[in-house]
Amino acid sequence: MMMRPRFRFGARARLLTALGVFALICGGVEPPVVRADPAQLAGAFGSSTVTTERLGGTDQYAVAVAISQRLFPHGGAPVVYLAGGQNYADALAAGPIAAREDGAILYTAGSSLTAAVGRELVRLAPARVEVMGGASVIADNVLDQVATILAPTTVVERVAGSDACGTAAALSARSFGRSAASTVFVASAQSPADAIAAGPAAAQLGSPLLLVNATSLPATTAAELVRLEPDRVFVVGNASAVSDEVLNAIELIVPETVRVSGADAYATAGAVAARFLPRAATEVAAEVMAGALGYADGLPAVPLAAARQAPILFVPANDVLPNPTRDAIVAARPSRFVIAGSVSEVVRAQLVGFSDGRLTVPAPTPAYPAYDSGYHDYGEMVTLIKATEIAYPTLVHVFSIGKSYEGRDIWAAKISENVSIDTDEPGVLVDALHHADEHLGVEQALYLLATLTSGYATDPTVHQLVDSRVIWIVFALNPDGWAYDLSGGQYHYWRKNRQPYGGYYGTDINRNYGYRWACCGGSSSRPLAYNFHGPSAWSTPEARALRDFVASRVVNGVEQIKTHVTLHVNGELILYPYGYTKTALPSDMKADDYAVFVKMAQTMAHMNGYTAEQSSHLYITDGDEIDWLYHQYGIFSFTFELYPKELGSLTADVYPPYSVVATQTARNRGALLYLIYAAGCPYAVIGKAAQYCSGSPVVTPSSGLLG
Ligand code: 3K0
Ligand code: ZN
Repeated sequence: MMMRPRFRFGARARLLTALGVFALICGGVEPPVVRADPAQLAGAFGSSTVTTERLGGTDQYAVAVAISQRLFPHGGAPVVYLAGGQNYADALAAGPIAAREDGAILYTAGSSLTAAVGRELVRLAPARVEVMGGASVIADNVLDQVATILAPTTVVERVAGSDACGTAAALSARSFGRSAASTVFVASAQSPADAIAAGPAAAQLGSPLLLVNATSLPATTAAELVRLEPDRVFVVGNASAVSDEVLNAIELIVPETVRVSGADAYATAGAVAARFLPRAATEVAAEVMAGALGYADGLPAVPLAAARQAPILFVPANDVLPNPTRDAIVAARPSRFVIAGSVSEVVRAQLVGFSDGRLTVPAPTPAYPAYDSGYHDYGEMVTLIKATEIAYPTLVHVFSIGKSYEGRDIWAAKISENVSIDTDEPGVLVDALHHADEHLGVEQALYLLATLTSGYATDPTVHQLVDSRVIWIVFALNPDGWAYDLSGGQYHYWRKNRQPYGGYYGTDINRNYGYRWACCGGSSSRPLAYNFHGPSAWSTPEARALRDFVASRVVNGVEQIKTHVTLHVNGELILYPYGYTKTALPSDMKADDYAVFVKMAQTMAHMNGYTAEQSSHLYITDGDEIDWLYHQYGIFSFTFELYPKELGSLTADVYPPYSVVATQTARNRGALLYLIYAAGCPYAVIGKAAQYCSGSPVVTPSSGLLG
């Protein structure tokens, strides 16, 4: 049965509206949502105060079904609003109306009803199905299919205007009598996130949501505003979402027109939350991905959020919460999150951590220029590694190995199974950012942390290595130089730390280590020089922090760290000691060690396509880290010079664009896992495990690990 739009006000709809207002005034009234399975809500990531509940699915269709099942665990929805899964602008206005009518929102493909959605409709057995939009959005045969699978008494009808704005106006006209709404919300049909964020606020105030275009007020919307005669209008969205001209045009109809907005969709959602739902105990977080459809998971969440009097905030597809979302959470400190769609574990940990106080807003640090904003700055890095610790508490422990010259923490993570227990498992050290402008190294270190944690449950090789090794990652040894390099919103090609000496700033930390310091022309005694070695070995607090950390891993006279890589940029090289001399096998290196270095470097180079060579082959370096680590402790220590190969352009060489980061960090996965594997007995790689490692736990390599 298919009918034209009808204008009906059922007694049930009026009653629910009244109940909604009652709940708002009285506060504390349990919203009409059943309790979740306690197992789902059990303290997320060990939080005693904050829980998360995920209503996920592989796509927006499945997410909508999951939300519907959460809202109506026993079926029996009075009404279902059906939105086009590929084009849901026509359904945006249905959010607050579905909430008002205690209904659900489901998605359908435009041309036919999928089996899963059909099953959910049958389970809900609604008295009414409202199909949002014209036949170009949802074809007539979908209405026929819906009518076929539901009871004959079901009203299946279409609500449609000539476009999304017209559909919103038609829905408003159907749902609200003349002057029935004192407040109206307006958002842009082209900014679905704003319209979705407006949904719970509109539901809270019993308001319709109308749509406009970014730069024009459609006649249908204007006419509906005239008909409704509201006291005030809230325009949700910034001036690029709804232009000032459109706002002014609305103001001519409704003088009290107020914009609620932020710099972007995240901030607008935060502004809506702060203004209309500031004391919510629950927040609904919906994922935002690139492209408008990424917001789709939020629309079916509107009735759920409204039932909890909760705002909807957006989270990104990447791994760090946008500042406006973070700030909205810190302001509200909700005790419960409902997550619509898929959200990574580290993002979920940030939702929880910022709410229960285990994460705090980092002090402002210089940020990357907008074109490279995907790179993690110092504050984002700290948030991410601490969130990873919250997400994987048995695998990750985050700590500082000391302070930089200017007093910043030099953050590190220990990764091992049962991380709180100090075992004698072979150790591996990975560090990054000796040189302040070699940003890709930090991303590589973060990539390794993500690989070892997110892969632990799913990847047998990662699982085996984390179970049998202790991996230490120092993410940024030179935070002061890093901050300086990013200062003022542009890159400064700054390499050294920021310790003043002789009237100039900065020592090259990778020339400040204590073996053969300043011996051989591989550094400069001039404080102005890019490779100034400092006034004495260990004059930099950063090199001392690294030194003292490595010394702290000596147990019963034996250094536990067996292999090491320091991450630099650039050249696509794998370098091994010594740097101070061109001699391949000087008297301070054992022949077997040399063989191990060569074999390991060549194996890793085979895996990542880099070139393996002795450090001094690039140029002589003295007082560098790998020479000291090998000489002092016999650690098989390497320098990775990351992407790209030498191009001869300083910008392209040192500052590869963010677009290459995912590929160029993933490229080193195998080599880094091999380095971790080899720590079990480095001499095994030259077939001398029996001679050097008898009694040591030589872990069998996983298939594929040896390249
Ligand atoms: O081990 C090494 O040879 C280090 C090479 C490193 C350096 O400290 O000079 N190259 S970089 O400065 O271009 N990253
Ligand atoms: Zn470097």
